[in-house]
Amino acid sequence: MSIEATPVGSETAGKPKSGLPPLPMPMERVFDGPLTQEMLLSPGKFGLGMVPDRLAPDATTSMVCGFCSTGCSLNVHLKDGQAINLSPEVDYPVNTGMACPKGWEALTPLYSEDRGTSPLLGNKGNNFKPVDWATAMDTFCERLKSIQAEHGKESVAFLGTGQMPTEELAFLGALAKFGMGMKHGDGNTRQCMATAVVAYKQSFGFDAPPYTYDDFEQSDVLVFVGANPCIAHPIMWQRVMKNPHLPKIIVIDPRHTETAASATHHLPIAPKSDMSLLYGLARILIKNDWIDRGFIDQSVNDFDAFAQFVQAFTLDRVERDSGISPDRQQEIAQLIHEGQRVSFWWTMGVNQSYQGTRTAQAIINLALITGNIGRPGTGANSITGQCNAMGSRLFSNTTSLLGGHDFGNEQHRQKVADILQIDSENIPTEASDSYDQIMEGIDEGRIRGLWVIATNPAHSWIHQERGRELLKKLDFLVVQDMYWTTETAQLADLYLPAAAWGEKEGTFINSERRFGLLKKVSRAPGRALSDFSIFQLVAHCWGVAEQFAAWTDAESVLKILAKISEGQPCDITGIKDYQMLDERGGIQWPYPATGANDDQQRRLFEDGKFYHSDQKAKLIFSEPEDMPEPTSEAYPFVLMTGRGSAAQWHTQTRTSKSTVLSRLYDVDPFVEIHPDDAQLLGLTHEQLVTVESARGKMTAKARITPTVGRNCVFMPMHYEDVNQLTLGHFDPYSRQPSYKDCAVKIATV
Ligand SMILES: Nc1nc2c(c(=O)[nH]1)N[C@H]1C(S)=C(S)[C@@H](COP(=O)(O)OP(=O)(O)OC[C@H]3O[C@@H](n4cnc5c(=O)[nH]c(N)nc54)[C@H](O)[C@@H]3O)O[C@H]1N2
Ligand SMILES: Nc1nc2c(c(=O)[nH]1)N[C@H]1C(S)=C(S)[C@@H](COP(=O)(O)OP(=O)(O)OC[C@H]3O[C@@H](n4cnc5c(=O)[nH]c(N)nc54)[C@H](O)[C@@H]3O)O[C@H]1N2
Ligand code: SF4
Ligand SMILES: [Mo]
Repeated sequence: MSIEATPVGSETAGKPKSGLPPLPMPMERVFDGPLTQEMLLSPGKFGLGMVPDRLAPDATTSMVCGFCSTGCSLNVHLKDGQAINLSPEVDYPVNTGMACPKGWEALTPLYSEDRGTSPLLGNKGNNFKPVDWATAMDTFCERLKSIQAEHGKESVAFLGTGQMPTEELAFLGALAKFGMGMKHGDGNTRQCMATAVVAYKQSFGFDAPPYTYDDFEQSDVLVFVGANPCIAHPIMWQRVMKNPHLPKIIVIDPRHTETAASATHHLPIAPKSDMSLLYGLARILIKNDWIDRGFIDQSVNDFDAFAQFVQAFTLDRVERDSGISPDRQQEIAQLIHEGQRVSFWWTMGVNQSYQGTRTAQAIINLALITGNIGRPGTGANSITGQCNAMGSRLFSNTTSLLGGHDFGNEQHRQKVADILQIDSENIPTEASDSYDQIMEGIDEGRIRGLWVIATNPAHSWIHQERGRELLKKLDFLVVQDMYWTTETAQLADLYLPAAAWGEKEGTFINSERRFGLLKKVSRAPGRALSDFSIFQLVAHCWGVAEQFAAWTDAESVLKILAKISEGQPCDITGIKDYQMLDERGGIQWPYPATGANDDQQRRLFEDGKFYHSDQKAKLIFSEPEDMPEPTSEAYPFVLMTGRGSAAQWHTQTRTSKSTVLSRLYDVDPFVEIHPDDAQLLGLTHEQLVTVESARGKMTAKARITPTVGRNCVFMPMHYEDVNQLTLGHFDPYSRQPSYKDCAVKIATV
């Protein structure tokens, strides 16, 4: 890739040919050249990070963190209008004065040399030239409209994120689908939460994680399945550590993770054998009548069929499948039985699986048959990943129509159309294709233009070589990111520079359904604009600005979304404005205008009523399946991938900018391998090896450790090459990629 060294000074001062209004870009454009070292050191002097309108120059203000879904509140301290430092907020119900290393370092990624300060026009990442917004918008509209004219409106799609505020997600989804005529748009939440969404919808009737973080402290038995909160959700884990009930902590994970090391019980199961184990536990509980018959009769369907089904999961079979001994199975079932308040938690070890939905439901089933739901310290609880994965699930207009509505339901379409004052004909009658279907659509020529916002698929998508090939095949790729250097931006034809967390307003919804506020404490560099402003520009240039006339700023959009949410399980009509969120320490949904209780910690299903029409939950189950790519003589190890350290975030566009954080992890890729396997291969610790699958090959340092079992290896996802190895396979119900199982071989270099 190359970027021309010419300064960005040649912008036409007159009226751009698109008739672009003088908003909001000239207001925000505070300097014209690329960032220099001097600017980085004293950004205030150059007008970067100037005082945001709502704050005094020396204010301290609190806002939620922009990394993980915990949603900690951070105090940002301004001096002379410049955000100079931050510290965790003590009086916030989520983090109560704590933050993990990423939170402490959250301002650093804003001041980085590779921030995009101008739109760039290029050719598949080559010959990028800085251009003004008018040219960028003209090109955007001309190219995408001509693709639509030639190949149909559906030939242009978008890929969004769980890392933008709810208001921006909703704007993108509404603009793309109701304004620009797109049908297909998905997001990185497909890589992450789609399984939990489908599992909840099928089991409970709505995508509704029932818990509140207080449950971490109220349980006497906590079961973590495929979750490593010590690394991925450190402040949630701190809440577990504050539990005063000396809880039993059971961790089900093939690896002896940091979390497993702190648990009272670790079950090192064979990869992808969770369903067998969980059904086996259900069988023991039912056989001993360690179940809540009253709750089942009142609130649960299909119990008899489930009881019959789990008969096959005998102690012996479960031991064969999972490697967990009969005694250990009995012990765990007994602990669940004896617990007064048992909570079940799961994350990517469950969701990212070719049988993720049914695995998640096997967990939900245990909570349902033991009546561990709707009471303090209980629940079948999916922990989300990104800061606004929950916002994306409900308001991104991708898999469900705004506010958890259904694209296929005429009344829902009419309701949304009426509130938005648009023609209901503008609303597609089906949900979008899923991420993988959009990618395959490129190969089939169905998708020819793609707009990628706040996600980095060229690194994070499964089976990377194929993914990149497809992105290169597009007629036109637009990438909108805070950095112009991401692996995906390097493939773009047009790059749009985006403001980041801290440079704009909005709300994130955390794992416990809490809306938290995000504030503008710094000004985006150069010509970078908030995603919200970019969507406004697109609406204008596309010719649909009138349709979005009421979408003037983020707060006005939250009010529109509140109206749309009326009567839904996620009703937030009681949230009046941002000030209310600020004063209350965030607000969990539901929060209807009338009848909401004002407790700071609220959980769902306290009345034993679920969202299906008969108000009962469903027990859903099916036969476990074999791993699609089993190990073989040629590829004898199962490769698991996941989070490597509390200091690394995904594709590392942000966390790699911090020297403090980069001291907390290994900057070079490594592969964890069991000492016995290492011995067989004749490896020494830290020796360079190749890791190879049927799809690709990379080098890494061998880290010899008993934290992985025999015939299994683990690599963090943060290193660019890791997804060269992964196998493109998906859960059939959620279409979530199965990132944690493929066969590899290890060899010395
Ligand atoms: N520091 C940091 N924190 C993060 C993130 C980050 O990038 N960095 N990302 C955030 C996001 S978006 C997400 S989604 C979350 C993810 O949070 P987690 O899901 O907790 O993290 P992972 O490491 O992906 O996977 C969890 C565990 O699943 C295990 N596992 C693999 N296969 C199986 C299996 O078959 N069965 C079982 N039971 N377990 C299995 C792995 O060994 C791993 O320890 O983290 C969030 N927090
Ligand atoms: N092998 C393997 N692969 C995985 C996983 C795994 O466990 N194993 N986990 C998967 C999961 S759970 C997830 S969530 C995905 C994450 O995958 P990605 O979403 O691709 O990862 P990020 O690095 O978070 O990418 C976010 C991008 O948004 C940009 N950005 C940040 N803030 C803003 C903003 O406000 N506006 C704009 N426009 N851009 C912004 C960042 O610079 C970055 O380029 O990875 C998935 N991939
Ligand atoms: S735990 Fe998550 S939300 Fe809290 S400070 Fe760390 S990254 Fe931010
Ligand atoms: Mo995620």
